Amino acid sequence: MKEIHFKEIDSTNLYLKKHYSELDDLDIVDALHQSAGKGRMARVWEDSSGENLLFSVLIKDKNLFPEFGSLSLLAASSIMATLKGLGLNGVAVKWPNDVMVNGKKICGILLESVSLGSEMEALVIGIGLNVNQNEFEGLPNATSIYLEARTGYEINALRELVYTNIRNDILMLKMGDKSYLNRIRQANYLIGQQIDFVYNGQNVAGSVKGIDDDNKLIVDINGDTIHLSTGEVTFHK
Ligand code: BT5
Repeated sequence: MKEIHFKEIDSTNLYLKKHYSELDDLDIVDALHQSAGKGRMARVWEDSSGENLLFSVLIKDKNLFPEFGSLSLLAASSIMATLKGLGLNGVAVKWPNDVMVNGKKICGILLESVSLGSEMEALVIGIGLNVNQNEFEGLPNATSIYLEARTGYEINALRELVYTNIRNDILMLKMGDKSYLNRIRQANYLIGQQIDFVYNGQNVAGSVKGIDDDNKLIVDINGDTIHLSTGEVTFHK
């Protein structure tokens, strides 16, 4: 297993997407700062240099490619377990890719695939976990381990903890164990909440009932139940 470290890079996800052919399954790349950190749908992931965990895991095992839809919730569950292990309370997962602590976002996950023609070649799980940053200008909904626990953490040690948990959870998934879903269901931030989203091109509102076995969000719209895939979903505050 290779670990590649950068002081600064554009994006650790971008690095693995460019270099996957020279690397192996479960290799990781991390950086102290990203100059072009990415969120979903061209959004930006911000960081203050040297204070947060920013890393990406490469998946080249083709057996996992059909599990594309599972991996961001799986990673969220691994991170939730890590944070609980550090003693944090109020940890929850906001479907499909955020880890929240006491209602604020502490971690975002960006799952991407690399394809050559119609063949999938690799998956990349990108993780941004706020660790020691104590101010988030312009991000009132962001928090960090430091802000929640009032203790700083050594980033490299924390990366090893998170990575060990993710690797173990991936091994379990490969053996058909989907218990990450139960852990997510027990800490489903959106349960019972009203959400707005676009469905079949229409703006609709519904209330969240749960998460199904295919990682989809179960939503009730005026008595009709739908199962929502990852896509653009806008939430009420
Ligand atoms: C995400 O997107 O939450 C996925 C973030 C993934 C970041 C990692 S870092 C390592 C790897 N390399 C990359 O380039 N990316 C991955 P999304 O759900 O679209 O949320 C993005 C939104 O979160 C932004 O529009 C902001 O509102 C908010 N945000 C940005 N930076 C934040 C931060 N540090 N903490 C909390 N919220 C933040």
